[in-house]
Amino acid sequence: MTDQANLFARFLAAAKQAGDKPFLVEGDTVRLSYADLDRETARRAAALAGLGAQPGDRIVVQVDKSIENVLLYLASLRAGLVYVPLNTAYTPAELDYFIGDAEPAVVVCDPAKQSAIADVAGTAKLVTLDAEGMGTLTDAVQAKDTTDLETAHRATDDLAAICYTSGTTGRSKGAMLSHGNLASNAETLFDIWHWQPDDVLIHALPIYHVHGLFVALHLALLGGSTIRFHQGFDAGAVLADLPRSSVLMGVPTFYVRLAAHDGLTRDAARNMRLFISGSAPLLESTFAEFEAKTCMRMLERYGMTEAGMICSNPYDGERVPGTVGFPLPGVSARVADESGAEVPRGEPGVLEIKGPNLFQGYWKKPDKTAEEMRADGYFVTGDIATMDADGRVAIVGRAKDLIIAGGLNIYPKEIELAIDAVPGVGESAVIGVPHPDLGEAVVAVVTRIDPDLNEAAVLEALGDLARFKQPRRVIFADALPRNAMGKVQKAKLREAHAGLYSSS
Ligand code: MCA
Ligand code: AMP
Repeated sequence: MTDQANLFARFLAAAKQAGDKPFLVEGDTVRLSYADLDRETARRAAALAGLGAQPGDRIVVQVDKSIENVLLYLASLRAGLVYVPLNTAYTPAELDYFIGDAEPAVVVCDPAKQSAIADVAGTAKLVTLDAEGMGTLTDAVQAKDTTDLETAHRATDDLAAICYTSGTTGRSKGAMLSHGNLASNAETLFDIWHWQPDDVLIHALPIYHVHGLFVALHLALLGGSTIRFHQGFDAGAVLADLPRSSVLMGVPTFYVRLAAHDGLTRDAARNMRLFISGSAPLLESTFAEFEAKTCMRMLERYGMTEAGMICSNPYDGERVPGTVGFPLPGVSARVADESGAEVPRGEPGVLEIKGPNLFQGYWKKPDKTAEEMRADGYFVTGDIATMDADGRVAIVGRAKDLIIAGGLNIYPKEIELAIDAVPGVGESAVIGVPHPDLGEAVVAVVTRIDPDLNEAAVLEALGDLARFKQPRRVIFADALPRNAMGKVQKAKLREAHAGLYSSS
């Protein structure tokens, strides 16, 4: 077994080194120690095999964040399964698509959703897991007492996960991430962020996206480090954990809320080594406010589902607000024009990247993969960036029509299609407007055929969309502004409604 590339094998080796050190801690309670990791993941991997899942099979998971959920992810890796995490906000109608596309052997859902999901689970084995870690999956695990189970053998390019990411035109696409992709990214970050085995990470992100599932969990696991585990983000609870922690990873909304809290002081952050922000643009004002209160400069990094982390401000060098720092070691990045030719330094263009972190393509969609790849292997991110003479990157806009609210991506096209189907609607344009808490808020500008149609009726008709995607406001207009080509001018709409949530 010399070429074992299963990421879990690395975690297991680190766990053996860590001995009986706490792995997952909630409040004052150690919920799992590194000494337990081998046995507990072995039992769950054996239970998954007992459900008929074979290496290479997909396992679709839509459950609340819990210790059991972490173990389920690790057991899936151990068993050689391809882990497919789904946002808990997705509705059964949305799940229907994901399950149909992923063709999983096993689906794990909350018991409360079991009957709705049974209708769309197809031939997959459906098991349940609740927020307390109970359900039919746990029953199956309790029947297993395997202490000795070999980690499934995986090659570097074998898939570890498929993470769905929405598209600007069609349905969501599953980004295929291999064991090699995930391992290389984790090892690079471990290195450049000077990860220490005695780091204590506050984990308050969801574990259905790259940030919380891979970046946060993997670094702690590689280091055999302790995680202070939070089921969700609550500023007071995170502040209470700060004095006994050293690293926090969060989306900008975390930092906006922390900065607004009286409890954020230099003293509260005295043991913190690193505040990392990513997934959405961090406002320079948030960076400054945080520095004024803690005397610490946050570290902003940039990434995407298809490539994990791509750029990071330096650990030792200057952390410049409004920039995302430099491409990670091993990652090549260029700022290019529409033809893929590099633009002069300092000028904006689309960021293109290549490296060992870059995904294996979109699941069952080679044409979509090809659309976003250059002939020389660079991936077109759809983010507009500048790169200065030293290679420092700033994300200055988006070529893709995308809204990011509280670190969650929302593709306007999907919402527009749903609104256009509402009786009485003429047409719609969905935009993101500045929001002090979420960064951007979803707003729909709608023309109506039925003059009696009102905001509440439109919103009520959008129940099949996850709540976070639903517009916070519906604004009626006589017509949508269009350019000479007939394309809706969203920039004009964004400008017109920019003040909707600003206090000034
Ligand atoms: C919750 N709501 C939202 C969002 N979250 N609406 C818009 N955008 C959101 N992000 C809605 C709920 O449906 C609810 O609506 C109301 O807001 C309050 O819900 P609640 O659960 O109380 O909200 P919260 O707990 O305060 O959550 C906000 C949050 C959370 C902490 C910002 O969304 C979060 O943890 N976001 C992180 C997402 C993330 O991990 N992104 C990384 C993606 P109502 O009351 O009307 O029912 S990975 C990525 O982007 C790349 C790879 C990268 O670079 O990292
Ligand atoms: P996702 O599809 O969830 O992986 O989201 C990836 C997108 O989030 C990127 O393409 C960027 O548009 C955005 N993003 C991530 N990190 C940053 C950042 N630090 N600054 C600006 N945008 C970011």
